[in-house]
Amino acid sequence: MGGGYMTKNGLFIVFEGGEGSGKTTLSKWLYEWLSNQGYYALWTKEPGGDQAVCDKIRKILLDPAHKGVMSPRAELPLFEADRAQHVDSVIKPALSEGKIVVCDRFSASTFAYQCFARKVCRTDDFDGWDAFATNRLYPDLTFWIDIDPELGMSRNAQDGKHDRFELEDLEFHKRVREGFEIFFRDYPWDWEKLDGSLPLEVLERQVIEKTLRLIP
Ligand code: Z5A
Repeated sequence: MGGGYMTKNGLFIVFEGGEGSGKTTLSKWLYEWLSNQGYYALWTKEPGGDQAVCDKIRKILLDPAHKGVMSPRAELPLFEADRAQHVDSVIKPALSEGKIVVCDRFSASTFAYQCFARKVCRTDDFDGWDAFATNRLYPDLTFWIDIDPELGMSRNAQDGKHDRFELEDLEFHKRVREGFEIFFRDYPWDWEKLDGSLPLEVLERQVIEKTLRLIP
């Protein structure tokens, strides 16, 4: 590969937040900005980060027909299986090539949605499952895009399509927000909280500024 920049050991940057917070928009924007600057970067997401296995797990997890049918306890192992596959087949190989991996959702989502909002697992269950799935791979930086769930839900209501999580009510999404607060308070990961209600151009500048501090 010629013509671009690799980092020495790769960089792992994650975007987290509630529904409609703007994670996908901002993470894709960062990936494109890095690529335009000449960095070898990769954009990926959870659930559904590879075609062979994760895509299939994603379909099971998000299928609206599974609302009220899928056992809440089945969700946690499925999200963690998706993560284990994603780490092994996509994230780790890209990092070992020196790429900057930009990922839409990772472990904090499981804590916020499954442990905290669904209340299906205790923190020590999450710790065990997640450490197994990630093989203790931690992000170098996580952007936590915080948003009032009413605003986030109103942004996503506009396309008329709803996956199983988007069918949950406002109370659920408020618990998710609280779950993120507790995760970032209690886990010693490097993170930056951004206000998802700000205009995109402002958020883009904040993301670039923080990201550039990490790039040698
Ligand atoms: N989930 C889980 O339960 N446990 C886990 O461990 C993991 C996931 C990994 C995946 O859904 C679902 O799985 C997710 C949590 C659960 N469900 N929920 N809710 P997904 O992958 O299909 O989607 P998502 O990750 O939830 O993303 P999203 O809700 O679709 O939206 P978003 O990525 O946060 O936002 P966006 O698509 O970038 O923006 C939404 C709209 O707002 C769009 O029209 C933008 O142009 C607009 N937007 C974005 N930012 C702004 C600003 N700043 N101003 C104005 N307008 C904006």
